[in-house]
Amino acid sequence: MSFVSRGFRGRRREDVDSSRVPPGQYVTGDFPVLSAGPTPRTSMDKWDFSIVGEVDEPRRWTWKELRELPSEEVTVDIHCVTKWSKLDTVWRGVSLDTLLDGVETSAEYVTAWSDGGYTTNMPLQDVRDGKAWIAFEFDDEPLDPEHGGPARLLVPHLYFWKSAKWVRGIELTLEDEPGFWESYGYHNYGDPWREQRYGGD
Ligand SMILES: Nc1nc2c(c(=O)[nH]1)N[C@H]1C(S)=C(S)[C@@H](COP(=O)(O)O)O[C@H]1N2
Ligand SMILES: [Mo]
Repeated sequence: MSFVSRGFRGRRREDVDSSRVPPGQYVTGDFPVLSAGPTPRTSMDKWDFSIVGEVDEPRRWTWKELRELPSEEVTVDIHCVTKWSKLDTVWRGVSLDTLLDGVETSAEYVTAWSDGGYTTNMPLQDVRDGKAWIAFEFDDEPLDPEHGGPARLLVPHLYFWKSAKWVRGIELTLEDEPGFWESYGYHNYGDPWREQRYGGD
C-alpha cells in the first residue's frame, strides 16, 4: 500500500528548480574541496593583489587596501565540472569592476594566477559588468583556506575551475593563454549551460 504519488516519489530531498541546474549537473548541499595541490599559506603582511600585463600602469593593493574598497554581498549558483552544483551560495567580495576602474587596456583576455602556481584564463569581458569578484567571505565568515582563503576569484557564470582559489592577481593579455586545467584538456571557455567541460565540447 502506498499513499505516495508518483510526482512526490520522484522528488529529491531538496526541491530544486531544474531550470537553475545546467545540463549534466546535480545539486548538492555540501561544499566539496577540489584542489590540484596543497593549500598555500601566505602571511597577510606579504599578501597583495595585482593587475599587470597590457595596462597603462600596473595596479597593486595590499590586504588592507583591498578590504577598504567597497565590497558587495552576492548570492550565486556555482557549477563544478565534476558535476556538482550548489545553489544560492553567499559571498562577499570586491567586484572586478571596482579593481578595473580607470585601468586603460587594449587587452581582451585575462589570466588569473594564484599562490601555488594555479592559473586560469578567460575573456576580459567575462570579469566585467558585475560578473566577477575577489571574494573573501563565504556565508558571513572569512573564506576557509581550503576554499581559497584569504581570497579567491569568483566567476560563477563559468565552471568553478575558473574561480581561482588563493588568487593574487590578474594579467591582462592581448592573446588568449590557456591556464592550468585549460592546457590539460578542459574547455577553454567553460560555459556550464553549453556543457563546455572539455576541449571540443
Ligand atoms: N588555486 C586553485 N584554484 C582552484 C583550484 C585549484 O586546484 N587551485 N581548483 C578549481 C576547481 S577544479 C574547482 S571545482 C574549484 C573548487 O573550489 P572549492 O574547493 O572551494 O570547492 O576551485 C577551482 N580553483
Ligand atoms: Mo572543478
